[in-house]
Amino acid sequence: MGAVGSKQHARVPKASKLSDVYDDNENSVAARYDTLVSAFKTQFEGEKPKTIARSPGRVNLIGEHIDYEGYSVLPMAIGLDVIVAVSVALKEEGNVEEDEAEATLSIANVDGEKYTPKEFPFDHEQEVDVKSHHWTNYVLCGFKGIFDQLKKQNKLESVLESAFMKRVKKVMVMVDGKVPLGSGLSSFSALNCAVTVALMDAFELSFTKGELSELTCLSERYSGTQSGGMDQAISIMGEKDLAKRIDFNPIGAMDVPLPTNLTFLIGNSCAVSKKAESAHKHYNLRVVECRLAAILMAKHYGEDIEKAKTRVTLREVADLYCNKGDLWTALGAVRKALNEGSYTKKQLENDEGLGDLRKIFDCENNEAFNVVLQKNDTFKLRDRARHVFSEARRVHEFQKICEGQSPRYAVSGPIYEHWCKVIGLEPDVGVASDDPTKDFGHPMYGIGKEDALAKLMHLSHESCKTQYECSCDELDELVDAFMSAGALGARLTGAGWGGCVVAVCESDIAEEILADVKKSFYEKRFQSGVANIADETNLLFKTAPSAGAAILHYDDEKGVIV
Ligand code: NG1
Repeated sequence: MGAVGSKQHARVPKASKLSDVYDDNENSVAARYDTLVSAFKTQFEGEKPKTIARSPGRVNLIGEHIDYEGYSVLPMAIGLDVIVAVSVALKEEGNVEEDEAEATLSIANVDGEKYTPKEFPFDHEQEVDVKSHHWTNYVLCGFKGIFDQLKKQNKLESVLESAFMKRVKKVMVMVDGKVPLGSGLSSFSALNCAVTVALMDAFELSFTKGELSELTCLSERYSGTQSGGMDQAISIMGEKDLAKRIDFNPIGAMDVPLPTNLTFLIGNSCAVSKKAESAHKHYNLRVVECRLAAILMAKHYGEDIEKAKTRVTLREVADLYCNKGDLWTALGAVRKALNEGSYTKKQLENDEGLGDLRKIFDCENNEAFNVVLQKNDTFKLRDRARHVFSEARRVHEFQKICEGQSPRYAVSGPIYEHWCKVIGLEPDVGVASDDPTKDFGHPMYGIGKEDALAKLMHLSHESCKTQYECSCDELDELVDAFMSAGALGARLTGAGWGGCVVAVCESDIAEEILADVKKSFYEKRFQSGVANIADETNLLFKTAPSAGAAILHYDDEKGVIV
């Protein structure tokens, strides 16, 4: 890789002062760490934390549901984060009783009433109980991921045999999270990443940011969703003042400077997206639909059916057959290769010749896919593939415009240019469908870059809503509320089906927009009890690109070193 601005080979920084990481008032941040440490001491009977780490949530500016299809996405880390304190108690040498006792992993939360504590054996091979949906599942994911990474590096045995690991008696973990749950701001990935970084440091191990991004993406799959990798990568590799284009295979993060006259706003739709619980009909179903679309596209290009069945992502197929991955060519191919509407399981298995779908998705070993195939009989392929290819284009266009390219030149590609000539219109960066003529009602030629970025966000939301069907009434209402209040653009962010909206506006009217949206969207929800006014600042706020994961030094006398 080695792209300018890529930081995947670096290590997670050890912050020397809070202002390296936070923009907020340092006293209140320091007080939060003090609370974490005192909760730690109370829970673990006077023990002191050995390591403290933090990792942030994120907001995805554009590029939804395409990371698991191999396409780049464009998120930024936000100021809300998860902080974790860890300590490792070692067995006393020569103490026979302790030697024989089973080592444990003990997990607790500063808000212990809402997030109850749990103890697990110190065993990296234990399974995560995906049916229980307990918050500690994500801590277990992080814990297991570390050992998976060691295995991948052929270091597992030597680490397990080390004097340190052999003497582990109890690993203690205390968590405090500020990323709202189920909001599309990656609360669980922030938890997984913060825990992984803290445990890595406490176990005296050292992985690069790229390794951490990959291992946390894989380990989060133990929680039951087929995670794409964006959330973990930006949580680990985020930086102040920069959005990032995150690439996959191999992982990389490229700096994307955002226009300084724009402000990004986040609003929570107050519809909670229970990602793990609803994965079989939402997130994981989409992963399955995209894979089926990739297989039928490969078949359309004449691939032998057995070979086509090994295709996993739409990108893989587009790169092979669509003019080296040209997204316009891919969009054109979608119309020829895939039927409109839904396919039934029977149609796919018999008429399309795919045979037992359970075999393609290795259902014996993959419970997440097994449940998807058990609980669904229809699969929409054309709409999903259209969304993926058009969204991948929008990411590319968004980045180019941020880098200073005129909206006019951000778009390229032979089919696109052909259509422009045929219908005699200037290039339009905002084409959302696979039929360029349909979207030329709003040419973007001549508009400023702020409007072009906003329009891409708007088109992204439309595509999520109509093609990917991952929006919901509350998200659509909130998008409209931002637009009526004067935002330039707004869209759902994250997986959708609830969660948050990200909007963009001229910085000088940000406060007015927030006040307006509060009135039109939130006040009725405060009155009806759907939202709590005490949470106001976490429901609707301005955000700026923030720092990624960090390790912090805690001094028992002085607190977190500032
Ligand atoms: P959320 O659920 O918003 O954190 C999920 C995935 C991402 C990506 C987005 C959709 C996980 C951990 N995160 O984000 O990888 O696919 O949906 O763009 O599964």
